[in-house]
Amino acid sequence: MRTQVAIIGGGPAGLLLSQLLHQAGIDTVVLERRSRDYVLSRIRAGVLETGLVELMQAAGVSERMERDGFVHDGTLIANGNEQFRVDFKALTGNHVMVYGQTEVTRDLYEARDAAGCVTLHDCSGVKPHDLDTDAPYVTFLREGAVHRLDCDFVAGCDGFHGPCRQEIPQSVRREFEKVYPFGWLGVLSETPPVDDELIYSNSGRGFALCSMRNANLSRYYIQCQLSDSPDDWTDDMFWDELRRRIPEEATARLETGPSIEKSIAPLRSFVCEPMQWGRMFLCGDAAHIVPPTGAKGLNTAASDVNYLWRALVAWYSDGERGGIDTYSETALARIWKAERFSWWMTTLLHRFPEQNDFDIRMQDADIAYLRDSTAAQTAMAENYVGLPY
Ligand code: FAS
Ligand code: PHB
Repeated sequence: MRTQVAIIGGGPAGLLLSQLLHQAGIDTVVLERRSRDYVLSRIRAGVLETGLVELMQAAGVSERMERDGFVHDGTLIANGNEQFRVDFKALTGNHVMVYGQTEVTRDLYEARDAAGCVTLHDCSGVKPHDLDTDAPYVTFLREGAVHRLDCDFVAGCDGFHGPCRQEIPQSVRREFEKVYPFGWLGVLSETPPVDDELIYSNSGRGFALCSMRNANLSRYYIQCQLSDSPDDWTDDMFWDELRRRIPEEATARLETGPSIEKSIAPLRSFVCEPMQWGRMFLCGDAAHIVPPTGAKGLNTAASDVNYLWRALVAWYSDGERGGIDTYSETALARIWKAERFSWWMTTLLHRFPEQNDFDIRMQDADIAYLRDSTAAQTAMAENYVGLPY
């Protein structure tokens, strides 16, 4: 087999890159370890920056998002029983789109089917070779046989646990990591959202987030112990704890129901430098991870894809190497700002085991400053809606 760009990983980064390159007449093959059903069963991000919305439009897959997505002009921040609103629209002229990552992935898969693009599921032992030559290739096992895919470039879109990052020699690779001493227990319920906008809540018992997918599908999270398992939490225990972490006015409106999905995500900040090696380019979680507090995971995958898509189109259309040669530097400049914002939001809104009374007063003062200062709210808003690509 031969293609122009071999894409390892059929999550949002790999699929979006493939679709954008297809629109530019560049051939790709996506190699995905899991089945499509498995990929589509994962409940993850819910907030899209405008940059990602525009990429979906450029990829020709925005129709359902524009119909079913919710434009949010602001968000609510709560501390104990007090809450205030940060008005993205008034402060930045911009907004975010609330539309689940699962739906983004579904839209991309359906577009690829319609275009007859090749996505190979159930691939195992995927391994890139000869990345430091002009003729890289990828080998993989599928349907009981070993296959070889020759290509011009390899896009490593294989997530945090994929093999591509490890192809960068250890002597070259630098990894930066911060692991947080808690996780997020998330619940999906077929109930109306508690508010029209998201509520990020800091409480004496820990963080909580009230989010949504549509008018009758809500997504809630509470900070939990890393040692917890979803089975430790009955639905009633979850709802009782959520009620104790959000303002009374929200609790009064909260409609509970059976969870249709319950999972725990650990929180970490992670960056791999560089994000390219020879003819391999890392995109998304393969290169970096953020705690979900700033809703940046999916959105930083999108900005990587934007830079790589434009670089590859320039290379194929007129042999221009600038984007290819500076991809890692360009992507990392924006990634580190998203890492900082995600770390800041996480530090502002979570309870840390080692916090003493003074630390908690500092957190209260930080939230009060955000409540009272237009400058502080503008800084938060411009990061939340997405810094320029
Ligand atoms: P993904 O991990 O989505 O996709 C990588 C793909 O590569 C997967 O389909 C995987 O099966 C495949 N793969 C892995 N190894 C392979 C191999 N060897 N061969 C072939 N394929 C291979 N972000 C937010 O903004 N908000 C959230 O609330 C949020 N919640 C999250 C909850 C969880 C449990 C996790 C893990 C992440 C969450 N994220 C959230 C971040 C998430 O949305 C990621 O940023 C997003 O999925 C990044 O997309 P990709 O880079 O495509 O990686
Ligand atoms: C979600 O809806 O899943 C969501 C929204 C905002 C976040 C994290 C997750 O910051």
